[in-house]
Amino acid sequence: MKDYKRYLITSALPYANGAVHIGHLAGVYVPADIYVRYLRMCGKDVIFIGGSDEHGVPITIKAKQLGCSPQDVVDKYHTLIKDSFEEFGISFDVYSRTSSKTHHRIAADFFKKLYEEGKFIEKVTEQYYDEASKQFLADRYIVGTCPKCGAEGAYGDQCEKCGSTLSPEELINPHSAISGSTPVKRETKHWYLPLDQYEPWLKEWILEGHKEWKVNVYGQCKSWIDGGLQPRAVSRDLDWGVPVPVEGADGKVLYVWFDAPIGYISNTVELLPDTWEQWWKDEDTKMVHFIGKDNIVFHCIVFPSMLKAHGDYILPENVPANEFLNLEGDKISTSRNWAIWLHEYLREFPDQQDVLRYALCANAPETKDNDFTWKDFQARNNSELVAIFGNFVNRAVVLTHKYFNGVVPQDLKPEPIDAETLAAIPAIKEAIADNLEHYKFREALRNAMNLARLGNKYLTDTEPWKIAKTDMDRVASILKVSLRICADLAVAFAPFLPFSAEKLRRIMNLSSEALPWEAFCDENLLPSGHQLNPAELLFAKIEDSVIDAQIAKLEAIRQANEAKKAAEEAPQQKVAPQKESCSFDDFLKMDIRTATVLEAERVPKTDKLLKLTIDTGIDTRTIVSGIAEYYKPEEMIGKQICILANLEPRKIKGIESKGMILMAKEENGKMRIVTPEEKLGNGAQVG
Ligand code: B3M
Ligand code: ZN
Repeated sequence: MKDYKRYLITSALPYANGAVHIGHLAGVYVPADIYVRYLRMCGKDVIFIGGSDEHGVPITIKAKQLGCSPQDVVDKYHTLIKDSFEEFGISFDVYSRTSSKTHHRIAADFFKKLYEEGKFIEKVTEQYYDEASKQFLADRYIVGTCPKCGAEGAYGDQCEKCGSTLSPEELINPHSAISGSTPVKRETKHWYLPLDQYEPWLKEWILEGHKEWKVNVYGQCKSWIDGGLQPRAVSRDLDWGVPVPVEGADGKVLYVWFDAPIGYISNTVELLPDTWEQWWKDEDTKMVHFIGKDNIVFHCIVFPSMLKAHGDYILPENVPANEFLNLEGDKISTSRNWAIWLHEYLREFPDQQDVLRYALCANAPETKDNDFTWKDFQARNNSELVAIFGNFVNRAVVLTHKYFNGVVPQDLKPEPIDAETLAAIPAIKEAIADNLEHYKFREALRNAMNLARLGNKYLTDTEPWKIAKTDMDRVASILKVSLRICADLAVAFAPFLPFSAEKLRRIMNLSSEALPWEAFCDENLLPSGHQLNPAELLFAKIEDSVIDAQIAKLEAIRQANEAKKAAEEAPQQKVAPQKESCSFDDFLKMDIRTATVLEAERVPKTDKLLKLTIDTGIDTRTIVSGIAEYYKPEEMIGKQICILANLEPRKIKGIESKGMILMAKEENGKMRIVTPEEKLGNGAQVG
């Protein structure tokens, strides 16, 4: 690969309105971290930029839901996200946030420069305005009936019931989600980046100049460009974000997708206040954005056009976006809680970060959407990490302790199989490096595991334990070769499994820091006479019960979602309006109790009345009740019911009725008795 002076690696800034899950890790952060760790091992000058995206409408919506301020929301999730990444070993050089002062300044300056140089167009358009809450409404804040499927509660940008993309104008009976009032159209001015003007340049830069980009990325760019680009608004009427730094723009902020990518610049400024410009303005920097496929247009078309318009900055050299990871056959969804949350995994699988890193990388959605299953996770751990990698290392180290007191032996009696085995390693090293340099992380990981396979097979083929009594010289040679492979594994796996590689270096008594990539295949790394530390297991088997518990947890979520969906889809029944409020004392006056029906008969010459003899626990009495349309007399006998015991006695059809049976009645007329969930004694007070 072309040698650059510096490597500026960014990974998408997650919205700080929720926790991060395995989809984030697999799609963006694990590959970015592997790449960065590899570059560092190669001795490159590299910085890895991360941070939280703390602006945008979803954050204001979350704040409303929780009844707190947007700042409270982002404070909470920024910390949660940052901690999760740290624990997974995502080795950012900086993890900052777009609500920081530095970012507000840098983003405002960026806008101002483009504004002053006339790079924007200004447009006045009509947008929905909520007169009750005195604000313009983002599409998400307008709800109404879906024109496509008739569902209530569709949003101004999308109906979640049928999945249609909508515009607020299409909604039937639109109303504000904030005040409930019907919004009116009002004129508002915004600034637009005229992407159409950048089309010829984008064609040249991407379609001609970056044919090497991943097929999914190139394809998406091509279809956007071929479809014709339109000017895009870069401001919004909202009170959360970076204020538009132009006079008279009160109540307007930069659109979140305008300010968020500038966050990469701001976070570099925070990391390197004195030298950041070298990283952003010198053609000798290679910039790579790691993102998910839903962010492609912003990173390949919008942000580069912004950078081009600005003029001072370099452009990304590559944007190796990934597809999506599904979970047990379904799309990961925050609103449906269909995810494996990183903070929960860390709690439930302590010290097993590398297992998830391995499973996610081995199954990374690099070229198409992929599915995470707990069974696959278990198999990756038990039959690859434990049975191949861990098993090989453990056998080699334990045998060295057994026969040579843990000292790396001399190569005393080599045979052809030793040379053949060692000769296979440089090709593996090359393959890993080549795949990593081309963002093929799955394949690179497979190559690394092949090295462990090679070692495992070598030990199985040579069986040193069988010749220990007869040919110690040969045992020495076999272990020498095996330990060399162990040391190579400590280098090979360091980008992928940083925790296990560190453990392996400790077992091998090597540096506590990651070794340089050059140490791979270096025969001097582990000289004869080098003392090993005691053996430790690198990985532990994961039992079926652990996996079954995780599957059951997901099943419970699936069932809860189905129940919720069924409830939403149930025909809406009309309900009577709430009555006037009554005092607590009024309520206490009512003596409601459990009772049991002893006898029941129709009241002659009526359709609706039953005469019931009731055991109230206090006495046996008669109640006349209008339930004959709903219950036959024989159905009532033996039923436990609730009664209002102290209702003034009344004569109904000449019969004295003492009390009233409590019934639940739907507006459409259907009635059912109210009964305790479990049979109680008669006379138990209800209240
Ligand atoms: N926050 C979207 C996302 O989390 C957005 C990425 C910004 S990257 C500059 O998918
Ligand atoms: Zn719909």
